[in-house]
Amino acid sequence: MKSVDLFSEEILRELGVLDWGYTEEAIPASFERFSEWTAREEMGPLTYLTDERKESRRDLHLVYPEFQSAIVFLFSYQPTKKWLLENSRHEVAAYTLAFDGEDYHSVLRRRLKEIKKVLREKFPETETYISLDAESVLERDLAFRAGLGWFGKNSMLIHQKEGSYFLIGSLLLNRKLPLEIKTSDSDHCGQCRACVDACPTDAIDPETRTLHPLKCISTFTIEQMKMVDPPAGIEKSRGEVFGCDICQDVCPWNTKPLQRTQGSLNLSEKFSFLSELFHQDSFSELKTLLNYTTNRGFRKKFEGSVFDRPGRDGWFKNLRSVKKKN
Ligand code: B12
Ligand code: SF4
Ligand code: SF4
Repeated sequence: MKSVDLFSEEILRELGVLDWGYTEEAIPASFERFSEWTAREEMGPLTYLTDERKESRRDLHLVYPEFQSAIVFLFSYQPTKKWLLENSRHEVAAYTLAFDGEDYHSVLRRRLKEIKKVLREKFPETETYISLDAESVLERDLAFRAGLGWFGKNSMLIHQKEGSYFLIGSLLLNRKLPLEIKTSDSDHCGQCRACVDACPTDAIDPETRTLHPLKCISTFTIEQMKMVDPPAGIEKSRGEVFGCDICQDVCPWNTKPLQRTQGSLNLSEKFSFLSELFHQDSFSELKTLLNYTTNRGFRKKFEGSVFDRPGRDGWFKNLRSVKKKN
């Protein structure tokens, strides 16, 4: 079967899928690279990469014993990114607001279940296992094996036509499908160093194409739950208070996809307050919320979005780092 016949253009558009690919390769191309990276002992809060779950990343059979193949999907957040850039809004990373403001884990899980239904209409016996971010899977490597892109110097998986403003989600399958297997992409960064030079905290190691996680603003603002000091150089950022897109915003491979995209910010009623909350001029509403709400109340306000992850203390730390900038 030609891959193009499996999912209609219509359903892919409806589910925000930029591209998808198929692989039967259970072993990542870069587990050794990953292993060397975790051995650097600068993992900070990213302990979920170094504990017993580390070894499971070696082979997809350790995550899903019935594994025979995988279909990998790239879910777009290009419209939100375009809207934020057009409005010079850089306080939060674009993926955070892209799915109606809802946590992408829930939204993409629902979308992957929809895809599973379509798949089972054509291949009724197929069992699936959803891999979406939290599983012990090297997802960029899986997308690489499915022919969807290469590893940029900023360590993002970059697709030649669609750039890197997308999230990766996959269905691991208990059978092989008669689908075309694309060859893995090769490097298209060439001599470019735009991301390395633009990173305010010097977090990118271009030789290994990995990050120094403790220097990365994304680690600091999303993963650090406690009052710790920010990475040196954060004062050169654009005021990022949750996540960071700087090394993607300067990547030339993201220019054309955004030119083709219509900018939009769509938040559900529950999360409509988010668009006004993050204003780097003062962050006054956010400060009020932090000062006058209990930890529980704070979490309740953000429940269902990605913003409750660092907790109230983590947010105080984020705001303090932005204040230092001004
Ligand atoms: C931990 C984590 C982080 C950490 C560490 C990120 C990092 N670069 O290592 C922090 C908190 C910093 C982070 C930040 C972000 N993250 Co994150 N993160 C993850 C997570 C959970 C694990 C990643 C991991 O294992 N890192 C360890 C490194 C060593 O592995 P790696 O990133 O896969 O890198 C591989 C390549 O570098 C490769 N490689 C490099 N060169 C070469 C050359 C060859 C020839 C080969 C074969 C391989 C190779 O080897 C590495 C090992 O496989 C994944 C989800 C998942 N389960 O995979 C999401 C994920 C990587 N994150 C994602 C996103 C969107 C982000 C942010 C953009 C969010 C934001 N705006 O703040 C930033 C981007 C920062 C950046 N430049 O990477 C997406 C990436 C989508 C994409 N297009 O690549 C993922 C896949 C989540 C998802 N389900 O979509 N993240
Ligand atoms: S996400 Fe930001 S801090 Fe992290 S490597 Fe990219 S530019 Fe640097
Ligand atoms: S900015 Fe340049 S070096 Fe960095 S990932 Fe993009 S193309 Fe590669």
